[in-house]
Amino acid sequence: MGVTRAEEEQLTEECKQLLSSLPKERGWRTSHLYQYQGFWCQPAEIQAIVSFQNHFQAYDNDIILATMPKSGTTWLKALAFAVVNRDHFPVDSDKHPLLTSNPHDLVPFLEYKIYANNQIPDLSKLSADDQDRPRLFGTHIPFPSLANSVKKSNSCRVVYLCRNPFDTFISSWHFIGSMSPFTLEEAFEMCCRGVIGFGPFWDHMLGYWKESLARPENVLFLTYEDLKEDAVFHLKRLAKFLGRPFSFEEETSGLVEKIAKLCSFENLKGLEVNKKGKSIKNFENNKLFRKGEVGDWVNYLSPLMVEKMSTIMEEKLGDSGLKFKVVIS
Ligand code: PAP
Repeated sequence: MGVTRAEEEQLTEECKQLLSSLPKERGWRTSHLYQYQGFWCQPAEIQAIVSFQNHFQAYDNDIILATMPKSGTTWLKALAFAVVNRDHFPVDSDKHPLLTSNPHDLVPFLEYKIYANNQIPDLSKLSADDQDRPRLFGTHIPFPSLANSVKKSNSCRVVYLCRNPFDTFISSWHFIGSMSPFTLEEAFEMCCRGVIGFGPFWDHMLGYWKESLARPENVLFLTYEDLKEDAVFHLKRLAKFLGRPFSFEEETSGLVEKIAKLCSFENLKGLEVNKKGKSIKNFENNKLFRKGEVGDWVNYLSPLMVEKMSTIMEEKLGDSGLKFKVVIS
């Protein structure tokens, strides 16, 4: 049996049946990961994803923030929330929600919050009919597995934040830490085979990358490294894509810089709300803010490991146009 007692207690019979038909591998956190629609997931995630696929109805102005785990989700949620709600919540107000709530509580995950625990919530109550305040959701689900109403919508917007696989792997490794039954080397080997939560990396990125090229009005592809280099420039791109470009007055008043500062690693990490409490099940908020750097992998991965992953990524990304520089800041 691939599912432990604790995991099993939360699963429906239908989900257990589905799991029994799926390929499985030893998991990083749960006893096993299962390959569902081509990507590796924990049992409870699969149950929630199926529920999302069956029940989620996108509204025209919905915004979905998509990432691989540990590639800057918390940051992207903070930035997008601050941008789309800036009329409602002035950025320099000392009552801004980001000062007292973790970004994951302001932008809920579809698979960990909204559809978790076998619930099918009534989402029509979320500010759907308010054109000025669109619904914001987060997800790690790959593009092809999003609910049809999202994929087919010509008006709801998806923002994908991609991070280089080396830093993403190291960040995951630290996040899961002592819960992992694997050594760093073993986990890395699995990752190279694609076996990491919501992996393979390359398929996840390529799904959103291709969609961003085919439907640039609906899917925006950002990278963690670019954001680190010039948050203000990419915040302007983000605001424009979300249909809320910064006005001349906003730009000259320094608003974009203020949003970048409000959402910066240093600012969020220092807030009381992010030092304690749990916004994601089983994880302290402070674990979401480790180093926030580009290139920390250099302290953990051997040159051979880097070469191996680089070769795999090059092969898999092929002539897609998507590339990673092996940068050390
Ligand atoms: P999640 O998938 O569990 O939501 P996610 O937010 O995607 O995690 O990734 C966490 C990483 O983003 C951490 O990287 P690190 O382990 O290399 O340090 C975290 O430090 C980083 N991070 C969190 N907030 C910010 C931010 N505001 N700016 C830059 N990096 C950030």
